[in-house]
Amino acid sequence: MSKVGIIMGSKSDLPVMQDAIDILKGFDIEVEVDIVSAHRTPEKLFDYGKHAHTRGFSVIIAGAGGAAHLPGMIASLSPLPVIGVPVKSSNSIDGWDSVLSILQMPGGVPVATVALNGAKNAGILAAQIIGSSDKCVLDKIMVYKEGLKAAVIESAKNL
Ligand code: RP5
Repeated sequence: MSKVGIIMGSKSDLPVMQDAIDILKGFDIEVEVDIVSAHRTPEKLFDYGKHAHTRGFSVIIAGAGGAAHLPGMIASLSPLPVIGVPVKSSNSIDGWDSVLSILQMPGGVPVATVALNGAKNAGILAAQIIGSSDKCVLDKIMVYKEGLKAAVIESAKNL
């Protein structure tokens, strides 16, 4: 079964990253959560990036704030798709610092970057990547999307 690795630079990122954990669990996709700091635990980052594909992960979601080097460095080390979540953290100027640190990767080393604090979409995107080769997950995403549509139609009835 596919598994998503969810890592973040600090435990202080967890309130944001929890949205990715929750949505993936809602799709019955296994997640493994860890703290991996690019600047404070560089050896752990290297080990994680080099070995994630041998540990059953299909996708990695990496979130960090400020000078957010974690997603890009993981992408440099791993053959797996990496989704980056810019986090507005205590050391952020306004969040753009984290967005641009994760978004502006050099050619050849992509990080699929979601919106600031957009961990929920990171989880959905990870599920969609898995769903492209897993019909059971694909079906759950289709049901989820139907739910989004139904909620909008319902909301328009009570204006
Ligand atoms: C980043 O610095 C982390 O990803 C976090 O967003 C930010 C602040 O970390 P703490 O000082 O709260 O541990 O590396």
